[in-house]
Amino acid sequence: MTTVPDNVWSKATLGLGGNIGDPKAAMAQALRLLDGRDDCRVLAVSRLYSTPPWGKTDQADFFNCCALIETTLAPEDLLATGLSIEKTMKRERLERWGPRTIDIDVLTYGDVEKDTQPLQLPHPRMTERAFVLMPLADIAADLMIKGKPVSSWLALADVGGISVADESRDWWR
Ligand code: PH2
Ligand code: MG
Ligand code: MG
Repeated sequence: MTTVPDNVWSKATLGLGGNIGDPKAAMAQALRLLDGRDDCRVLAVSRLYSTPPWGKTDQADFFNCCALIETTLAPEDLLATGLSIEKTMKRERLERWGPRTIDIDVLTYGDVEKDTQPLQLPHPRMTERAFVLMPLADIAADLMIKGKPVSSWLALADVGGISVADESRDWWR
C-alpha cells in the first residue's frame, strides 16, 4: 500500500474506454461520478476518440478518452474507486448491453513508479497503445513516462484508424 498523507492532492491520469452500448454516455457518467466525489476533482478531459480494437481485434471499435484528475486518494484507493464505478455501471447496464461497457485504468499517479500488484504504475502497456497516448497527449503531452514525454511515445505509436469522435473538451459534462 502506497501511503499518501491525508488532504494532500496528487495529480493522476486515467484512461477510459468502452465498446458496448453507449460508451460515450458511460464514460461521461463515470467522469461526473468521479468529479462529484469530495476526494477527486477532474481537471481536464481529452477529446473523445474512436479507436480500432487493440489486442483482441474481432470486436467493435472502442471509444477512448483520458482524464487528468487531482485526488487525495492513495493510488490503490483510486484504483478501487475506479473499479467500483465500473461495477456500478456494468451492473446498471448488464441486462441491456452486456458486461464491457466501461473500463477505467489508472495510468499515472504523480511520479509513483511501482511494479507490484494490484496496481502497476505507470500502466505497463500505456506507452505502446495509441488509444491511450493520443487522448493523453491532449491533456498531458509533456508528462514524463519512463524517461520520455507522452508526445514522444505518441510519435512512436501506430495511430492508424484512430479518429476524433467529439472535439469538445466538455463532452462529458
Ligand atoms: N481496451 C482493452 C483492449 N483493447 N482497444 C482499444 N482500442 N481501446 C481500449 O480501451 C481497449 C482496447 C482492454 O482494456
Ligand atoms: Mg484497459
Ligand atoms: Mg481495466
